[in-house]
Amino acid sequence: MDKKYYDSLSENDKLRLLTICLSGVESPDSAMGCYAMHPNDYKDFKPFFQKALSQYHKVDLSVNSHKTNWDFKGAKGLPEDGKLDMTALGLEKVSMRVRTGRNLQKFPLPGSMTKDERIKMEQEMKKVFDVLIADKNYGGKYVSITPNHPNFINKEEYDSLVKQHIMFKDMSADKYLLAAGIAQDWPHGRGCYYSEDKGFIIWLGEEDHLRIMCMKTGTMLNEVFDRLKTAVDVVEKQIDGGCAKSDEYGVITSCPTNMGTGMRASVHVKLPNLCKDGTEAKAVEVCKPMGLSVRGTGGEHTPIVGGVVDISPSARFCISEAEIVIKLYHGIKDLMVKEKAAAAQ
Ligand code: ADP
Ligand code: DAR
Repeated sequence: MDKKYYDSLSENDKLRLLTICLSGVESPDSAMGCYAMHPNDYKDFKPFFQKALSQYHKVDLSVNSHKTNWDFKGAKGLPEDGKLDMTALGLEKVSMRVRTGRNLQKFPLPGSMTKDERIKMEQEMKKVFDVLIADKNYGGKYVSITPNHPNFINKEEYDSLVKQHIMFKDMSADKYLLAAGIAQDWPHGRGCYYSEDKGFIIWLGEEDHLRIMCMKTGTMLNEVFDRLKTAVDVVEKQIDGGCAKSDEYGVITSCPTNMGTGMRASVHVKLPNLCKDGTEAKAVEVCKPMGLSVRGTGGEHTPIVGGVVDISPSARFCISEAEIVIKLYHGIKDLMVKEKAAAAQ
């Protein structure tokens, strides 16, 4: 925090910036420690966010800029046959998921929405879900945890969908999201759309207004990525006022850690040797220098169970969508070599 910059702000902007930083003040162990409250925050507080983005993502923004690209054509590291095939890495079927975040330009970001705005946004998204329901590629249903919503589901169905990794966990249990106001008014204005085959999912009202994702147990990473690419185009076209984007920074997200692509591409893999002590310590030690994050299969801040870990590239910003997925593929390849080597240790 640059005190001189802070002192240069108006009283109102000082309050805005302190609100942006509240989660980091309350949890000094934060990896980032701030969340944007409005799509324009990245512009209005550029000196602050430019530094936060540069330092966290380790990019020099005086020479780098974010470029969106979902096209594998010409992407470095793509296998000759264009297939990101897990069996070529000696793996059988694995659980694959690619997600991205989107925020509606016309609403404040989740950290500063009122309860009425959360409910209004859910109502507005109905017409988007109706288009998806009518589309043979994405047909499914929207379920809501907003009390009295026509598609309201009870706790039993909610818990079952969370267990299937379709619905998101109770946000009010996340201290960071609580401090940032993102978990405010839980569970009002929250729900999820999922396709009949449960391979296409949209979270509504989580850390970003929308988390759009494709998930599949299989061997071809391309399948989830390609399905997500077309789905995002279908959804974005239906959003009144468009999704929040910056010419400089790409997709605008609540957390600066997701800025640019808003994309996390993950695979659940078994690492019995690296996790033989029952923790992720060794896996993290090996993955960090490879630019890979390790999570429990229950998601962020969940423990490793049975040596199965969620592996994903840490990079989201100043890297393209296509490069992230290729990075995941090569990361898994290199990780499998280290997993084998750990057997001998
Ligand atoms: P996000 O990926 O959206 O940042 P989390 O890491 O918390 O959030 O994961 C959200 C949910 O998605 C969790 O239920 C997690 O188990 C599930 N998930 C993430 N990656 C995979 C995967 N590759 N296969 C199956 N489920 C996954
Ligand atoms: N509590 C935030 C989380 C950062 C990354 N995870 C997100 N955005 N879900 C921190 O600053 O640690």
